[in-house]
Amino acid sequence: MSEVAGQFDNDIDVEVLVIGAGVVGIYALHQALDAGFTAQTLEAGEGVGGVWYWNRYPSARFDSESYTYAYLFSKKLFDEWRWKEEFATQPEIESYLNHVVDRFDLRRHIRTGEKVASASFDEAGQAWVVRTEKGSVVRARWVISATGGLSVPNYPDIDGLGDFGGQAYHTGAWPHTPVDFVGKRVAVIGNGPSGAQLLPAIVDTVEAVDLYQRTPTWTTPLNNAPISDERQAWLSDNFEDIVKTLSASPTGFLHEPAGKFSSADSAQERQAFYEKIWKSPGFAKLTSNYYDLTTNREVNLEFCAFLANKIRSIVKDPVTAERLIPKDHLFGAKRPPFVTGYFESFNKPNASLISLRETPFVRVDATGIETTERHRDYDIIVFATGFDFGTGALTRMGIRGREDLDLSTDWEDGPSDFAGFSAHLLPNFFFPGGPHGAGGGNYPRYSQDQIDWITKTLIHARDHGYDVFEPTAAQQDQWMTMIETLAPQSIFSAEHSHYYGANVEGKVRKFLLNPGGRAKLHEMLDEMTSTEDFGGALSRANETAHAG
Ligand code: NA7
Repeated sequence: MSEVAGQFDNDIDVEVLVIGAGVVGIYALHQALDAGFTAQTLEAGEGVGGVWYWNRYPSARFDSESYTYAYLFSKKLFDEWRWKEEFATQPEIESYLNHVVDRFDLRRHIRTGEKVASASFDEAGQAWVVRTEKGSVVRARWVISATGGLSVPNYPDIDGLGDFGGQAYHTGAWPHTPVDFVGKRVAVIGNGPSGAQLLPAIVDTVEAVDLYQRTPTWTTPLNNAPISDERQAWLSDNFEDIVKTLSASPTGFLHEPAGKFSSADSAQERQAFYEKIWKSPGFAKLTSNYYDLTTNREVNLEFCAFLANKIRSIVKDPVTAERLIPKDHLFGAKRPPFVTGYFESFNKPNASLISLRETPFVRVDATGIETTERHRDYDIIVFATGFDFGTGALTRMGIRGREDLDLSTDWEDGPSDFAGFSAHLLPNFFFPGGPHGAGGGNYPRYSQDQIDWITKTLIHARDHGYDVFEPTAAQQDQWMTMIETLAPQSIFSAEHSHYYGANVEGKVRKFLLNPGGRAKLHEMLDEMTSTEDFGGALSRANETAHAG
């Protein structure tokens, strides 16, 4: 416990309460304990892993390279965990996260099956009072809500959804007992990364599968590969350099940049370059592409034309091929899926594509789905319809801050925050992985930055006798001005994407990423930490209580 925290210490159960035991929450707990704080985690699931606990649908996997997504705080951990593939599957990822929890003796600090129902700031006691649905109550000095940006499943608003008499599953809340697809008639709604991963995994098992597509995606091959002994040795030998690169990279990947603008190549050379890019792993299609891919519309259109021809060359039925080609956004404007065998699935006789743009939903009933074209019977409907991105978990957790701030109503017109993990009137409450947190790269690298900064702030507060961290209104305004000014320049500019909240019925359309990326994040955090009291964000509980 802090020696300088003052009169309120006796009232708390724990100094740091982490909510959520996913990738970010596990790291936050580890760092808090490592820094000598008393710490505890409440986790809604019956196990740890967060998205990698809930998204257990067939073929769920990373599309960031396994070792760049994993933790980097321990070389021993990095060396002793052998990832089987460049892009690991969900069971392997879940095992890894369990291994980390046991390896660092974190499990005794984690209470699973404890979904938080409310979190209120007790101004008199300067503590957070967190209650769970089971009735547990924890008083904590600091709360780190690592509840994830993609953790609340989004369901489409179709008439009669509840009437379906067959089996219905959301990819983000998949059952623990395996779903038997053998010989079943299946509808998959949604063709984002989850739907595009699932389709090839079940197409050979089911009797028939229809994929309901609203917006075509620029899906490209993942180009996965096993990790050989040589590759593993290289990773281990180059750990320090890898950490350096991943920490400095704006996107958090190891991919080699192209090193050139498109104008450096002739038309013929550009086609050869795009072939090379097509064969590159995962996000390298964005990060190793021409520098001006995302800034020069003509270059992007040329790459899109190359991709469209690839789709036409893979998909045998020309009508289906044309339906699968995006017409309304450039490559990268919407988060592209990187998947093995997606387009190839539509060549199987039992797989069909249904374009919701041409034939929208009419209703769901007991036996299946009706579109404006006709009714189709199903045994299973899979909702691969994404999540209430960025704000979903935080606005459902009953968070009440200072001056009776109710986060769910305060954020109705879009979230206001500082640095994507804190907010004015929410003293001592951090939400890494929340809105404006990630810049659109490899998530764990962004959230590692956030947790490292939060942990350093807690240590600094302890060492200098501060009890309260709360960004000032001016600091928050400055951050939000940066978000609003730079949002139009973000490559993820398609306004109908979940990065604008557009996939959730009735949600206000506001940009939910950090368009300034890691560079702006660090610049503004450095500005804050240039004074001992972080420009007024740090204060002492006694002062705050008296002032209040
Ligand atoms: P995404 O990427 O949000 O994709 C959801 C998909 O579901 C997408 O194709 C949506 O179409 C579709 N969708 C959503 N609502 C509807 C309705 N009402 N009707 C029809 N289709 C709908 O979620 P994923 O789970 O695939 O991936 C989430 C993240 O996981 C991803 O960002 C990566 O970080 C990994 P739309 O494009 O909105 O027209």
